[in-house]
Amino acid sequence: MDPSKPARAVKHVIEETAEALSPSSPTIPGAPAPVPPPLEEPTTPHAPLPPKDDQSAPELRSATGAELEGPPAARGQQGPYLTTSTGARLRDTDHSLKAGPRGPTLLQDHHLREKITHFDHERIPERVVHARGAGAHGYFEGYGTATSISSAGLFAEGKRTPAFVRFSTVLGSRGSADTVRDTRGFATKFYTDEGVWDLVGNNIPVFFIQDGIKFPDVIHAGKPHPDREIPQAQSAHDSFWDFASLHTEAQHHAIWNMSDRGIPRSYRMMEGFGVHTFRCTTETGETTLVKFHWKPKLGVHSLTWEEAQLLGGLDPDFHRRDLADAIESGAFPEWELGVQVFPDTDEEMFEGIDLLDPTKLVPEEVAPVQPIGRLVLDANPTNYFAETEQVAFHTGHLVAGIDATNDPLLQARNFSYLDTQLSRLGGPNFNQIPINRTHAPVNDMLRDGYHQHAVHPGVAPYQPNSLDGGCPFMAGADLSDTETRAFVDAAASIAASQKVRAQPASFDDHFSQARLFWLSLTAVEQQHVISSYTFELSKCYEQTVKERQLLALANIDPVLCAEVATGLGLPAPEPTETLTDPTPSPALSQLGQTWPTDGRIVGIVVGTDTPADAIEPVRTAILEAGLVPFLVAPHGGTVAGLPVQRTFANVRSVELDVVLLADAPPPAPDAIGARDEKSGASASTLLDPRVVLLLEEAYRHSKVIGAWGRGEQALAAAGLTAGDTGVVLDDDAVVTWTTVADLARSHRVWDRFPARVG
Ligand code: HDE
Repeated sequence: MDPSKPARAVKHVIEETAEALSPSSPTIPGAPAPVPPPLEEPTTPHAPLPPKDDQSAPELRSATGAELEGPPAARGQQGPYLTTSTGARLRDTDHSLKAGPRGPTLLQDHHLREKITHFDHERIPERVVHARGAGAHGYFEGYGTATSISSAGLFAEGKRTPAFVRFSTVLGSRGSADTVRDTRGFATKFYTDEGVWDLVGNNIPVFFIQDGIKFPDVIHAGKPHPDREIPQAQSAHDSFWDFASLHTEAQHHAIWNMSDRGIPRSYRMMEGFGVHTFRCTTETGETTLVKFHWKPKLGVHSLTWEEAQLLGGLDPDFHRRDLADAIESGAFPEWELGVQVFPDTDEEMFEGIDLLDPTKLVPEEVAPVQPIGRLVLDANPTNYFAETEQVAFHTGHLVAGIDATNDPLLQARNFSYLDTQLSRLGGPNFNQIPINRTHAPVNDMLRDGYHQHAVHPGVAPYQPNSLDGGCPFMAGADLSDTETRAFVDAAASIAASQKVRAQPASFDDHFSQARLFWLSLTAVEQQHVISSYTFELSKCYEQTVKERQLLALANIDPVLCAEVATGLGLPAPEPTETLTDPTPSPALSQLGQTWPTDGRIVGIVVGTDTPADAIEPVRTAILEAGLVPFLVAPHGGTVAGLPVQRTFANVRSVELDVVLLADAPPPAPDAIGARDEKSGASASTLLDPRVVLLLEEAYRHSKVIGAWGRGEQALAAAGLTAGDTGVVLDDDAVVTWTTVADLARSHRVWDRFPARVG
């Protein structure tokens, strides 16, 4: 091989291995390598394989924002041979340098020392909150509709701005499960022409506390108890409810957590909220108060609590996998960015709602969300650590046209996000890490520090100076000149005041909006809220904590309080505050519409000898509709020449959105009947017990089930019939699928189990 042409060698390997690809396998995402690996250990040197087609990396930029030329692989590894970190080629990395084959090992072994030392220091501190996350690359496209309220260039019509998003849970450690009941982070980095803008939001529009000074307290209460360090990644414990019942401002956020919003089906199916009110400014200096909203194209959907719990064990990476698989299979997640717009008055109130109180939302029916652009996530990161772990968001990363308000939570965040990166990323130069590099020219006077990547010329990093010719100069105040204009702090007026540790009286209302949320939910959603409060509080040991929280529930709603009290075996207390009578906001409910089903997983149960014509037409129709078909079979390999993605031994209903039955496979050789731990109570000798369990669970979780041909016998063996709600049977497989596909657009068969309350 000619080492000067490594690319040819790569191509050669790809062509060789491509032959081994089954024609249909590219449609099933998740394979680790860009091409299937050969059986034999590859020994012919060639350049590193390229990333997978779905993967991308941060744009090539210098540490100071300049565009760089180079192949996309320039950030990765180079050349065909193993080297040290300084590029010296190596011929053996398996044996340390010893005094004879039996040792001892020599201190002189620079390769051993470098390899072990680097390994010893591979870990960095995980985020103090939001440690568990998943990221993706994409772009934001402005609609032009926000140009009347903000001068920010990214809102211009048709303007495309590169973006990186990191979704997260809040409480769990970096290795914790994805599907726990928790708030989700939704943090977006926009690489705009005028600097980076970070919109660091959540999937819940309000927050636990009204003043940032309480943030360490609420997080200490939510994190595992400091003595035993349990429980992991959940609020179902005494200290969380102790805090929430003592700081009743937390009740509004907590009821969102207890609703289905706390257990999203997917990151792709979550709303996002900037939470705080921000201040937008125009080129002529006019200001407006806004709240930012992300609306998912696929609608807002959730898991059931049982699904979430099962997934915690069966697939703790469920949300991470879902996001990556969807992008890899071409079902690019998409959101619309919208704004609620309020006049910037001295009171900073709207319709009686204090816009600086982050525990309050403004109902969409009162202030409609107006679309201003869309976000598309179209590429997975190439390297988790380099991108998703090292990305550093900061509410203080603002661009001209968007500014902070005096929300006391936001004010503290503006300090915290900069501060936390110093210990997490090891120094003040974290914005020079590739994923954090701006796409705008950097000309700062920050110097030195750990891991400095920029090589600064000049002798006068101060201003004004004459030694560096006066550079850098102050930017212009002409806000209409996009080449020279500066970020201008909006000239918001501040009432003459005294220095006090206090908050406005309007912040004292802690229950009216929790009640608004409760009253806006449908009966089935309210039932879920009751169940989750009952579950969480039943996990508390201390009776007083439960009683105090019941008191808070009494101030939200008597039915909610009574139902939870019954579940806990405690008396329901009387409210201590006057219950308000808010107008429900239908926008707060998840139900009542139909949505696209792109990227949803459809399990097709087949037997060893199911004929191709009982599978292929539906499989093709599913793919054409943008969903992902999984063949679920008694064994791996292929059935009727089609690749099997799940076996009865490794499938579980919770990873499927829809279950289809193309056959009624009898117990496979590896099923141990009633003794099989997955068989469930109604193990059948007619149908594999794992399929029985699959159907029982899918039915219980209100999923659509469809059958054709011999699949009818499977329904019968599992005790289901075509008359059951959301169970579809037809002789024609494609007719079955068409009906199923339509039902799946409602996410679940909601009226399968009528709600008890409501
Ligand atoms: Fe955060 N938050 N936060 N937060 N937050 C962090 O920053 C903090 C708050 C949010 O994917 C930390 O880089 C304070 C509200 C997200 O990297 C830290 C307060 C909202 C993420 C921090 C809040 C958020 C964070 C931890 C109260 C929704 C993950 C590591 C004053 C609007 C970002 C880091 C990512 C992360 C502090 C409240 C969202 C410690 C002090 C409200 C999505 O700086």
